[in-house]
This record gives sequence, C-alpha cells and structure tokens, in this order.
Amino acid sequence: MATVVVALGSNVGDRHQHLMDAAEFLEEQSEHPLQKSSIYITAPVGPSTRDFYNAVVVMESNENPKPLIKTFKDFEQQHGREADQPKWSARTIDLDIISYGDLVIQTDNLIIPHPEYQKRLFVLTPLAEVMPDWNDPKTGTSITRLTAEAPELRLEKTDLRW
Ligand code: PH2
Ligand code: MG
Ligand code: MG
Repeated sequence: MATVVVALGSNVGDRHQHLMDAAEFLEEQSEHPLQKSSIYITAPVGPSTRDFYNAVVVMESNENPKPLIKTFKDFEQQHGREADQPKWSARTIDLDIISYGDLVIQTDNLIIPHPEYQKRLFVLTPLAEVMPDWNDPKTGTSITRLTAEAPELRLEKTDLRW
C-alpha cells in the first residue's frame, strides 16, 4: 500500500462543491480515511483570471500509479472538465498526484513526483499543513524548505468545511 499525496484545484463554477465532490470520490478510493488540508483561495498561476480553490489530501492506495491516474482523469471528465484542453485552461476540478510513496518515475507520460509542484505554493502550503515532516522522494528536500524557497503567491487559508 502506498501513501499518495493528491493536489486538488478548481476555478470554475462552485469551486467549494467541486472540491467536496472530489474528496468524497478520493475517500472511496482510499484504504484509510483521508487526511485533508484546509481549503485555500489562491491567486491563479498562468493566464486564468479567477482565483482557485486548492487543497491537498493524503490517501492510502493499493492501485498502481498509472491506473490511479486514469481513475482521476475519468473523475475529472465526469465532473465537467473537458479533456484535451490546453495546459493552463480553466478547470472544474484538477486532481494531480504529487507523490506516490517513495516512488520516483520519469517516463514520457508519467512523472512522479509531480514535475512542477516545487514552484507552486498552492500545493506546498496545504501539503505542509497535513504532512509537516514530508520530504521530496527524489531530492530529499523537506517540505519546510521547499515552502520557504518557492516563488511568492497570494493565498488565503479559509475556514470552509469539507
Ligand atoms: N493549477 C494550474 C495552473 N494554475 N493556479 C492556482 N492558483 N491553483 C491551481 O491549482 C493551478 C493554478 C494547472 O493545473
Ligand atoms: Mg494541475
Ligand atoms: Mg492535472
């Protein structure tokens, strides 16, 4: 069984509801109850104009990474996200695997840990909240250091409930 860190993001429609729906789905996929960060409102990185709602959840999975990602993509599409849109387009729900246990894998269509999460405070801040002792499986860098070194981003922790 692997401990999987999943980043959630939404900037279309009812962002809070999309995050709650995704957490319910991930809970069903997980062998143990999820650990969930607070929900954050974050400035968009890239061309999007609307703020994102972001969070991180930690699940326990018996599924291999590839089928797990496929399950996530299917969920995204069932939740109104159009497939094959440009990289930065607006999205009802985005589920990204940040890490999968200690796995380090770099193939054409699968990169774990996530290739860009280190630049993204909208992932690092909620991750630091749920797993303050987490280290990058590839570099060993602590979440505390990654958070301190990431580019600045406007981000606000909310008291929205799951
Ligand atoms: N996701 C992106 C691009 N930009 N910005 C914020 N604040 N939050 C996101 O989740 C996000 C983003 C691509 O997946
Ligand atoms: Mg993403
Ligand atoms: Mg994604």
